[in-house]
Amino acid sequence: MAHKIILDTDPGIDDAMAIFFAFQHPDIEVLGLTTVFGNVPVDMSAQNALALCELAKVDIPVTKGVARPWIGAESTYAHFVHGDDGFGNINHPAPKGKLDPRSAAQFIVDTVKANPGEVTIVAVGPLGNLALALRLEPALPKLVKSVNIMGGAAFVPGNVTPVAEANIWNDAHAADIVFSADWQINMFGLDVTYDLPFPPNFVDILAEKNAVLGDFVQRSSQFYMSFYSEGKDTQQCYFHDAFPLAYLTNPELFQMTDGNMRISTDELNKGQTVFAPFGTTTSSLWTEAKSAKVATKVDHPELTKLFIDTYAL
Ligand SMILES: [Ca+2]
Repeated sequence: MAHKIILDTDPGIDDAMAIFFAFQHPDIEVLGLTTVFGNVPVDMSAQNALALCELAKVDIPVTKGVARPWIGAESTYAHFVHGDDGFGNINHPAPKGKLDPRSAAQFIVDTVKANPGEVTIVAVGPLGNLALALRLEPALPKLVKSVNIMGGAAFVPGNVTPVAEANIWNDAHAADIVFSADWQINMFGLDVTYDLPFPPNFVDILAEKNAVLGDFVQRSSQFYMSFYSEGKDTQQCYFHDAFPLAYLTNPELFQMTDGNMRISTDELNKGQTVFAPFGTTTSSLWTEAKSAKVATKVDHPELTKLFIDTYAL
């Protein structure tokens, strides 16, 4: 049976690559896209998500979610990574369709209640929509199958500050709420997503295998690759957001470490995912914290093959 998912996203170039992977994979059923501020403002994020659905000819609800962090000022965005349009400045046409009128959080609650125990929430942006859904429906954790998150950095440096990864840093208080809820969290952070770049010709192969979706990823990724390749000898590319989706269909590619997780919300360490593998601390600040599974190793060649094979379907 296909994995039913809600994909919470802020497209975003690696988001686009991940969304198309989910659409292409026969064992993943995307029930809807929920959008959040992050790489770009939420209005752009929502319109971009609609545009990706239209390009892929996938007719599912797309909802708009939270526009700013749980606490504090409006975020700064990552246009320097994803371009002014979130798609690497490729002038992709605006979508024709309409958003589902519900908020992202309400859509998550409604959809999970309609499919109790069956839905995995795959979150590849800041976590405000999930935090808000938990406030709307406190029983949500009992009804969700699991939550697969792209975010955090357990044993490696951050990418926004020395300790924080962008998605968690962007809404640390929301992340704290989400990681403190009583559900199964599988975290795919920089430990695996930033471990190895994809080969420079990876996006060319995607385009060769899939003339519409692969082509879009290839064109939109040029700006993104320039960002990641600055000061490097070869083109570098990372597709962070597809990792938690690959875990759904191919968990054997990942080594997961079990432990207790806390999210820092203080100014200096904002967004740090402070992880204690089981048995490594006696501090009740961690032993009494909620547990999470953290991806600490991935079979990169097999993962690369999985993405290429799935785009080729
Ligand atoms: Ca993202």
